[in-house]
Order: sequence, then C-alpha cells, then structure tokens
Amino acid sequence: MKTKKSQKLYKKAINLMPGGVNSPVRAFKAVGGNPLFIAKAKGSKLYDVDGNQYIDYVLSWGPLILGHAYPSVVKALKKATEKGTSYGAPTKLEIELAELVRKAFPSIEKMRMVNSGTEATMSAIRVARGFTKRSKVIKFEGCYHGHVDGLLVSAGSGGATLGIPDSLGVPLSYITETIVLPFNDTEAFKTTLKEHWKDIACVILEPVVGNMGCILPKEQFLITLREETEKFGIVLIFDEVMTGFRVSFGGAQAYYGIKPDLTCLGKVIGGGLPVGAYGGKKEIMQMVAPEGGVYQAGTLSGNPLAMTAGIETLKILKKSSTYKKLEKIMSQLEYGLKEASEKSGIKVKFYRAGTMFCTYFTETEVIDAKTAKTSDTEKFKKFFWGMLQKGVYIAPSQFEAGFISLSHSEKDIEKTIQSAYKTFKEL
Ligand code: KE4
Repeated sequence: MKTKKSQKLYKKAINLMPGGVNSPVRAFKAVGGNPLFIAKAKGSKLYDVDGNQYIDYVLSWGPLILGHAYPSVVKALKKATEKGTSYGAPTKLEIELAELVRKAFPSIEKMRMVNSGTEATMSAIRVARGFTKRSKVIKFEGCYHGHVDGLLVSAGSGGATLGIPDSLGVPLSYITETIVLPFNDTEAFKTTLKEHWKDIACVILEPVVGNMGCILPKEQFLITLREETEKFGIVLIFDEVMTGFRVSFGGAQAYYGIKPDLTCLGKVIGGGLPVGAYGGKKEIMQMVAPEGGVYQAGTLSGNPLAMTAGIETLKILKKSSTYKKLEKIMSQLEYGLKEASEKSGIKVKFYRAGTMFCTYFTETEVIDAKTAKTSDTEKFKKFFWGMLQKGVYIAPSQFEAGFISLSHSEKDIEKTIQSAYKTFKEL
C-alpha cells in the first residue's frame, strides 16, 4: 500500500493540529501507524491521497447512511449554496427537517437544531436540570455522549480507545454531579434510584452502545429504566446521535418500543453536514429560551445547507424500500463475517443493531464495558491492518461501531467477506 503522500501531509498536519487531526479517534492511536489522508469519496468508497481505494465501513462515524456524495444530496446542496449559506434567521427548511424528524420520532414533540451531537446532549441535560430543578445525572460506563465536561467520566469512544477513562481539564466539582453505573445492570440502577432519586435530574444513555463497539440492551434493562424514571419524575434521555435512523428508521426507541422523555440526534440527520438536535416532551422543551429560562443558542444552528443535506437524506430513508435494502446488505455481511470466522477458526463475537455492528476478538458475551474490554485489542490491530491492506476501511479502534450504507453493493460485501477470511487466517 503506497502511503507516501499521506505521510507527507501527516508531517505538516502534526505541526498544526494535536495528533495532526481534528478529532482524536481519527489518529490511529489504537492501531499504530499514521492516519491516511482522504482525497475524495463516492458511494461506498473512500480514496486516499495516494490513490488507494477502500470500501468504507466508517462512513464518517455513521452519518453517510446513503453513501458518500449521494447524487440527490449533492444536487440539492449545489442549488442551496447559490441561495446563500447562512442567514441567522428562520427558514422553511428548518420546519421541513423538523417535520421529517418528528414523523420518524413521534416522542420528539418539539425540538431544537444544533451543530453537533455534543451540543445536543449538553443542552438536553441542561433542560432536564432546569425542568426538574435537580442536578445529578446518571450515565453508564462506556457510553460516550460527546465531549461534555460532566460526561467525560468512564466515557467510551476516544476515552476507551485512548484508555483515558476521564479527561484532564475537567474540575472535580464538574463530575460530582455525575453518577456512573454499569450498562445493563438493572439492580445497580434500581438501588441507586432508591437512594438518590431526589437529586437526580436525568438518566442519559446510548440505548445501543455504539461507543464501546456495539452493545445491545438486555430486554428488561430499558423497560426498568423507563418505569423507574417515570416513578421518580426523572427525565429519561436517549442519546440516539448514533442509533437514530441506524438501528431503525425510528431509532432504538422504535425498535425496542421505549418512549424516552428527551432524545438527542446527530450524524444521519445532517446527511454529512454538521447537525445535531435535541427534543422531546413539549412541557420539557418549553423550558428552552426564548420560551423558557434554559438558555441555549448557536450561530449556525439550522443553517440552510445542513438542513438541505438532512432533508434529502431523510426523504430517501422514508421510502420503505430503503430499509429493506439496508437490511439485505447488513444481513449478508453479518452472515458472511460469522462464516469467515468459523471457517478460519478465529473465535469472535459479532453483534449488530440495524445497520451498525461490531466484531469483538473475545469468546465472552459482551454486555457492558467490562466484557467489551476482554477483547484482544492486539488481534484487532492486526485485523485492522490486514483489512486495510486488502482495501477495506474499518474503524481504527475495537471500541467503535461499523456501519453500512445504501451504496454498499453485493460485490463490496463479497470482497469484504473474502478479505476478512484471509485476514482471520493471517492472525
Ligand atoms: P459529535 O459532537 O461528535 O457530533 O457527537 C458526539 C456524540 C454523542 N453521542 C453519541 C452516541 C456519539 O456516538 C457521538 C459521537 N461519536 C463519535 C464516534 N464514536 C464521533 C467520532 C469522533 O469523535 O470523531
């Protein structure tokens, strides 16, 4: 694999940006070596600056569910750009995207557009605190909700990848309000609520944990969270920044049939442009300025370009044929990867929820952060490089989810499975 041009660019980038990147997980720290610099992408393919082509299972960490540079998205963006890129004033486009989101997530009666998933979760927590007049927040080990100060405690994603359970620069006073519990531990949750419910404003979780790979909720777990939070007047927040439109058209809440009080979205609803959103019960969202006393704002929130990309993406997702096609691609990949691991004798645990998935190098059932960490990250590292050299680009960390898109072809899946079989054999 030629990487001369990437290496040259990396040498320049490293002097300009920490790790030469604008987000830590891109730095290849967990797998060694230096990141590849991407020149362009189209459909299911990435092309790096040295001309190498890859089948892309990162898809910008989830957003590109249609595939890169999807024709109708590109066409609409070109038209929108000619009308100006941002007005700092309301537009029809924001109504259109909000209506599409509410159709898919009926629990989101009222919402606010922001520019990232971090802004969405940070704001949802502020609103929950304003609404309940309580200050504590429960989160679960391994869940990542963006780089919100109070939530960078036992976080997943980069936190797990880089082995930084907490972040420097977060004063202890910021995290005394954060209670961290093991994911899927119903008993620990019930005990904690019994003791502390009077101080707890909200519970926030990834209903399927995509920031520790792909960890599925136990049946009873989500039901207990909903019942217990209801009982104690605690706001239940589903962080569906990743699971939204990925686990199903209506996210994890539709798939598991649990209605949260607030939902955070991001990634897919921006169709590749920066968008986040938070919303839910009207009585809670009425707390948000200018209607209520919880302040939250953003210069480029709801800007016409991001709205356009989101609208075009959701219009395609709304068609029933879309998820049938996604399901076909995903189950073909799932079956093939499992078969490749069996035939090669390399034991893995494979989990998936809708169009997101993860292959762990462990024989232990993965049900929480602790069991996810039984995965052999050295084996994962070799798997990552073996697949990359065969033209398959997976997330450079065991503790990230993989994604497919509408543009992944049967040929792509076939090539991926063959590459996985050969790479398993090389382990
Ligand atoms: P952003 O601020 O990165 O848009 O969203 C934060 C966020 C919130 N909630 C969930 C469930 C998320 O997965 C994320 C962001 N996910 C990571 C990947 N695991 C983004 C990749 C990155 O950090 O560069």
